[in-house]
Amino acid sequence: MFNKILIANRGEIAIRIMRACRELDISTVAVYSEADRNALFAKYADEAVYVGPPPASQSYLRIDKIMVAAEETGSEAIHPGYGFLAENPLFARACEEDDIVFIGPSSQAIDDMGSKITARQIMKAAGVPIVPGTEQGLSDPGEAENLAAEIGYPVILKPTAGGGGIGMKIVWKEEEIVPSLESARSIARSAFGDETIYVEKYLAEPRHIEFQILADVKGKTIYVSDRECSIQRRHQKLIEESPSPIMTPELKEEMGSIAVRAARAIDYKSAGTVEFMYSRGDYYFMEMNTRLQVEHPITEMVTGIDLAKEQIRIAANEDLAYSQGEIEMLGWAIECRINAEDPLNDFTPSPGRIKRYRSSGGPGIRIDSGVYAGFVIPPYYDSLISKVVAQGRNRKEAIARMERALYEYIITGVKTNINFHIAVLRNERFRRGDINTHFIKEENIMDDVKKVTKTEYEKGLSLASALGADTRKIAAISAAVESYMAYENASVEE
Ligand code: MV4
Repeated sequence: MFNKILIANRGEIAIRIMRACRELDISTVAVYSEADRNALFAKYADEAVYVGPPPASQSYLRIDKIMVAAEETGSEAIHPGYGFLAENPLFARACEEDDIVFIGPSSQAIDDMGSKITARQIMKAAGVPIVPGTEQGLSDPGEAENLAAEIGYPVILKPTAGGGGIGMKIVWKEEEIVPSLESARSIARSAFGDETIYVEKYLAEPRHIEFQILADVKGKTIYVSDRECSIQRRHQKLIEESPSPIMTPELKEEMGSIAVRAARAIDYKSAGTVEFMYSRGDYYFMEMNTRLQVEHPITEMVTGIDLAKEQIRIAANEDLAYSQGEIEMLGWAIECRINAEDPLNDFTPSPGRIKRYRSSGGPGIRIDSGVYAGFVIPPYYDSLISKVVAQGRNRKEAIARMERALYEYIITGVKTNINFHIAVLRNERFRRGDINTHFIKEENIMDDVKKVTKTEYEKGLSLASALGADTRKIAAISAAVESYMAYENASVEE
C-alpha cells in the first residue's frame, strides 16, 4: 500500500479522498490555488502545496506543476478526483512516464472512452448495445441526409469529442439536417477543436441509468449498484438515487453484466461507471466515465462498499476481496447536490462568504461537504457546496429522510438550491418514480420552487436564528470537521 498520496483536486471530493486515505493510514498532500488558501481540504491534508492562481487553467489543470508537487513531496500516487484532470489521458500518461501511480485506469482506456465514436466502435464489437446510428464521422451533407433517412427521423447529431450536451442538435426533418450539421460542426470546432460529428436515432424521454463497476488488475470485474440520474437540468445532474425505480433483479443482472462486458472490452481497471440511456423498455450504452463520480456515495450507502478506498487498493495492485454474489443492497439511497446558486434567478451562481453553517444529521444521513462557516466560496470553480445523501429501508423512507435533512440544513450568506430539491421531493410524479431526463421541464418544477421559499426551508432557517445569538454555538454542533474550521473562523459577522 502507498505511504503518501497527492490529491489533485479541491472541495468536497478532495476531502472525501483524504478521508479514505486516513482510514488506510496513508498521508495526504493537497494542492491548492490562491482562491483556496483557506479551504477546508487544504487544512485537512497533512501537507499542502500552492500551485498557482485561479482560474483552473493556471493551477488545478497545470500538469507540470502538479507533477512537480508530487515529486517534491515524495508522493507515490495521485488521485485526480472528478473534473479537472481526472479524464485527461495526457495526465494519466505523465504519471505513467514519471512512475507515479495514477489512481484510475490506463491512459489508453481514458483515451478510448474520450472519443464517442471510438467508444461506440469498441462497444459494438464487444456486443454491447449502442443507439442505432453511425460509427464513423459524417463527411459531406449528402451523406448525412442519406444516413439520417436510413435511421429515420428524429435523429440527433453529436460531436465525437464532446460532453455535457455541447454541440448536440436534434433534427426533426430532412430540411433541417444540412443547416444543423453546419451549426453542430462550428460549435464542436470552437468548443473541442474537433469538428467530427456523428448521428444517432433520437430517443424519446430517455432515463439516464448508470452502473458503478469495479475492476482489479487481475481483470476481476463486478458491478456494484445501478444509479438513476434522470433528474437533471441542462445536463447538470441534481438528484440521483440507487437503485433506479424501474430496476428489477432480472434487468439489473442483464444491464450489470453488459456494464462488466463494456469494462472488459477496454481492459478496464479501477472504479468506473457505464452510462446507459433507457427508453421504452430498450437500453443502450451511452458513455463510460473513467473516474470516481460525484454521485458515488449513493452506491456506497446501499452496498456498504467504500469506493474511494477500493479505488486506492486497486491502484496498489490489491485484489478485489469479494465477488459479484457477495454484493448486497441495503434499501435505498438518494443524493441531492447542494449548489451555491439562485434557483429563482435561472440558477445563477451565488459565490461569497458562508455566514452560518450547520449540517443535518441523524438516522441515514451523510453529508459530504467542502465548506464551513466563514469560508468564501470562490467564483472560479463549480458551485457545489455539498452533497446530502439519505438512506432508508425503502425509497419512501429515503425521501422522507432527505426532506427532513434539508429542513435541518442551515446555510446562510449565499443562495442555495435547497428549495429546488424540496420541490422535486414533493412532486407526485417524482414520488411515484415516474421520471425521465425532461422531468424538470415537463413538471414546471420552477413554479413550485417559489412556493417552497415561503414555507419549509424558512422554518428551518428560523431555527438558525433561534440559535443565532452565538455563531459559535451553531458551528459547535456541526459535524466534527466543519465545527473545527468554524471555531477557527468564528469571528464571522451576520
Ligand atoms: C441522446 C438523447 C436522446 N437520443 N441521444 C445529452 C448529454 C449526453 N451525454 C447524451 N445526451 C442525450 N443523448 C439520443 N440518441 C438525449 C440526451 C439527453 C440526456 C441524456 C442523459 C441525461 C440527460 C439528458 C438530457 C437531455 C438530453
